[in-house]
Amino acid sequence: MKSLPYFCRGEVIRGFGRGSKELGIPTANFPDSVVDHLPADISTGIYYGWACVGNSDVYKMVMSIGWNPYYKNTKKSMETHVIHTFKEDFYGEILSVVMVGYIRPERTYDSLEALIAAINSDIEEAKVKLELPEHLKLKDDNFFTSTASSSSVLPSTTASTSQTIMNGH
Ligand code: ADP
Ligand code: RBF
Ligand code: MG
Repeated sequence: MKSLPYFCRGEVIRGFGRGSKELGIPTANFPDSVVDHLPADISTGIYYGWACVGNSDVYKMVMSIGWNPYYKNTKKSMETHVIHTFKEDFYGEILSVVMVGYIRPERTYDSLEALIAAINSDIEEAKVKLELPEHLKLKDDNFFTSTASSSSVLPSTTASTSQTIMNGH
């Protein structure tokens, strides 16, 4: 995928309210503006990378992009599970992510337990892969320390220009 690593940020919005949190796997959902900006070669599926909330530390993350076939969603979503335990919810905050690698396509499962097991195995894979030096260096990228990540969302024109620069394509 030529667009990886792919940098983006956006406000955390309310998702499907299905209580993925109760399953132990909360996912911070991006708004349509971020989903609609994805380059064409970023296919639906499961990705891993780095994430920070506001100006927090940078943590490992896994992300699901697509229609959640297990739930047969009609709306494409882009949801990030940050591999860190937060004290509080962070709806309305700016989530910054860099997607560095692809794990697998989305699929449906015979049971909720099987879906949860698959997600937990994605998390384990992400933890290991992100220790590779080529991925570790992205954790320290200026993208996560620039003032933009701690301020409000950029106006759309500025955001799309800086996204082009960030992703270098
Ligand atoms: P929703 O359907 O609104 O996305 P979820 O059950 O998926 O609800 O929970 C997501 C919310 O949980 C996030 O928007 C965020 O505020 C909070 N949250 C707490 N810890 C995490 C985490 N480690 N990763 C992602 N979101 C988290
Ligand atoms: N949903 C699916 O329907 N199929 C999947 O294969 C799938 N894989 C996921 C992998 C990860 C790492 C994450 C964080 C989510 C995944 N989901 C998948 C999305 C899950 O169904 C969704 O987060 C909840 O439905 C809450 O919106
Ligand atoms: Mg969610």
